[in-house]
Amino acid sequence: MTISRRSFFGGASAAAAFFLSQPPVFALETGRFANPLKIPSLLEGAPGVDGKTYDLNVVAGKSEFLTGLPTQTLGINGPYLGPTIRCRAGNRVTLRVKNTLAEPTTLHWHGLHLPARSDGGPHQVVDPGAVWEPSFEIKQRSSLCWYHSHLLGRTGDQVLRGLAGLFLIEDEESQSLGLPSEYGVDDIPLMIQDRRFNPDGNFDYLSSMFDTTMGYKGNVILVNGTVEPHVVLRRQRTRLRILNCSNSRIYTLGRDDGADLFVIGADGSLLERPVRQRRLRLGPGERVELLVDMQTNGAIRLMSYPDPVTAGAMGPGMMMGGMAGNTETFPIIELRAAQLDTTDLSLPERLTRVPSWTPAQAARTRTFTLDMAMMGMGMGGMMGVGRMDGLMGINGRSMDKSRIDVQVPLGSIEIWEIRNATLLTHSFHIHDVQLRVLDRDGGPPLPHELGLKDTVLVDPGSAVRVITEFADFIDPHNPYMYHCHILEHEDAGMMGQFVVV
Ligand SMILES: [Cu+2]
Repeated sequence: MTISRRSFFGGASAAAAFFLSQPPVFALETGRFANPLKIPSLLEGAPGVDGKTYDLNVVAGKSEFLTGLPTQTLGINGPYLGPTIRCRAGNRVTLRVKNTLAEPTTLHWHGLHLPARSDGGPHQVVDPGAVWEPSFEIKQRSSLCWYHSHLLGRTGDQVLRGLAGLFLIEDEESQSLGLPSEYGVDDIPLMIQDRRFNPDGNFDYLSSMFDTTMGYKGNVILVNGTVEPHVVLRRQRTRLRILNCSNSRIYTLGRDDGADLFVIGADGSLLERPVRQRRLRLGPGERVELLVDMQTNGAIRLMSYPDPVTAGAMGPGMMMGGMAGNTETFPIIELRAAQLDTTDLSLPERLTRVPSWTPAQAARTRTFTLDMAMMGMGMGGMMGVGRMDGLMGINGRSMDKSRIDVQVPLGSIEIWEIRNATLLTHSFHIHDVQLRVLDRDGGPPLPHELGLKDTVLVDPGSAVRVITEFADFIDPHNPYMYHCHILEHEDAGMMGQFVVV
């Protein structure tokens, strides 16, 4: 059953029918994409004695995603989501986080290389009314990072309600390449999320067991908090900076005209050179930078297509994958071109040099096996066995804030091998570092992974090896996290802690 945009916005009875019909329908498939894309405001920081200070007030608010039906939301400096923090490599930043909510929260700087006490993970709780003011130097290159709540056991709930924003790092090298870089004009951020709504307008969350086990899936797509968005482009070439900040959904991005995506950036850096991909899977927490060339008065849609891994899986994996719900085809946003400024579309063949490390440099390999109590069984051998204690975990243990799982010597280069003993795909994130993907089941990384990364998809039965260096910040007392970025899995315990000693 497909529901038109008109009936979706067409009054209470149509709305009630829509709510009764959920989930597996994408309500907006036949829509007109009438809403202009909201662009998060830029926060450049106030100059101070020591670098720049950014004021971030965590607030409760109301947002109108569905016409006439307000939703209670959370945001930073606004009712839903937060401003885009922009800073320069080498500068010092102070982030003044004030929690005006009636509940505790945290803000974690996802992708940032920084001291553990400044990380904003589950140990840096900001109580109601309190101010938390981490300060650190930006010791990494141009990239699209982000920030979000990381409250222990409640990350999914707080991110769902709106506690997320972008964290843009610029440097001289990236600005010398002639890439589109006018924020909101030819350098457009896209924060992609899926949501379900209750008849009262509020987000529907954890109302089904599937939310907890398979991960939350919504049936309405938001981009920067905009339902059914379009953006009017005025330059021939546009850079899209895409963040999957959905709780759980994996998007398989592609253009509806079948043309290739032109990929220039990964989570933590530009790629060495641009690559073309027809489809590109983006898991929760991952980012990708694309270039899109438009013709005057042209229009294309950025789509999500069925997840090839889920759709191609056989046996119980297909059943589980099907229930995980990454199987639909739907549009995300419409890109419309007006009269276009003609621009020089040449691009350097080489964008940057991406740091890397060889296995020979690694001091050791550590293995992290992702497991789930209900789904680990029946896949023995190298995949490990089912869990006995908690719902979800890593190496047989669920997250325990008082237990340090791993001690990494300062400056050591390590290979971390992530194995997936479950029947679902997971999105594995390591705090503090930017890593390189060494291999996937012995094969090469995917083309869009040929840059620095901090989050990687790991499919059922797969093993992904990553390599990185744990540099600069020693602290035996404050741990960093590593975890699944499917937020319901993280909240159910698929998370561990490491310290750098
Ligand atoms: Cu997971």
